[in-house]
Amino acid sequence: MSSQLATSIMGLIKVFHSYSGKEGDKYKLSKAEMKNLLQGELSDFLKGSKDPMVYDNIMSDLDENKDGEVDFQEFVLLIVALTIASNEFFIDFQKRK
Ligand SMILES: [Ca+2]
Repeated sequence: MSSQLATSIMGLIKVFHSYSGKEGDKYKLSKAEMKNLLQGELSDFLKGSKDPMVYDNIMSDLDENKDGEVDFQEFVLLIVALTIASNEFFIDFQKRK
């Protein structure tokens, strides 16, 4: 049986590829694929944002090599940032109890 962490890592990989394979380069997220992924998987994280450009901003932040697509390495950096932010929220919540 896989550990929880190993399962989470495999989950990240599977989610990325289930969206990246829809159009263009199978191993990169186009702008449309990235938006579908954010809306489909991370809407709870993003619905607090009132910025209508949130998806475009995330896309341009992630696309470090400016090729208009997000590769797995760039995607993982978003997940790391969200994970760190979530952990800070979690610790704050724990302290308040
Ligand atoms: Ca693609």
